[in-house]
Amino acid sequence: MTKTCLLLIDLQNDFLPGGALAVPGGDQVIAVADEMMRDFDIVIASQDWHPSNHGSFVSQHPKRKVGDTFHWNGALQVVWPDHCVQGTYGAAFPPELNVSKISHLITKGKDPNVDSYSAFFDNTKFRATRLHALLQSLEIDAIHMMGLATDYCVRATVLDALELGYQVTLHTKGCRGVEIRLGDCMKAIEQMAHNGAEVL
Ligand code: VGL
Ligand code: ZN
Repeated sequence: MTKTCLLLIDLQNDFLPGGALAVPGGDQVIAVADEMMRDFDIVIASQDWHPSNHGSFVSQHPKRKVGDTFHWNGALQVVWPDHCVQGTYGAAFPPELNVSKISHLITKGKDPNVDSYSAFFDNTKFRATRLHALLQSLEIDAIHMMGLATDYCVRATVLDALELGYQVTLHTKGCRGVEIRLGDCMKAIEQMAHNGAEVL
């Protein structure tokens, strides 16, 4: 018997229209999450949870602008607007999200010196969050996923989950992307499907 959970990725005010790192249409997925949560006993939510001096923030780069890339920890890093600062309104769940259905929280991106798109590992794969251990302790082998943003945190979390051996179902109706370059979301979805995710 497979045991499943719903994993909600980064449904936070800063990723909704009006937020610091607004994802186009991000507000439209909150109702999708509320509806999907009814079908799951276990709902896990990740939160991007940065210190105010996080190294991905444009405020830390006087000579760079949002969307620039730079080499950081051996990988290409995008300069983001300051977003999802721990304890702020921008980092909180939107008021429309039925948080009473969320059974477990995973925060990520807390180390100022490395970014963490995936809810499993930081971008260097040096440190893990509690997520894999949590899923193992709950004996979960299949993850249904949705959230923000398709081309960053959703993509990274899906790829890590597949690599860790989980069965992954991606609900695209509950996903929206940043789409810095046109086609980024489609490319991300193709890659997730190619690596073994079931894409709905
Ligand atoms: C995200 C960029 C920076 C995301 C988080 O949740 O997709 N994207 N931090
Ligand atoms: Zn972030």
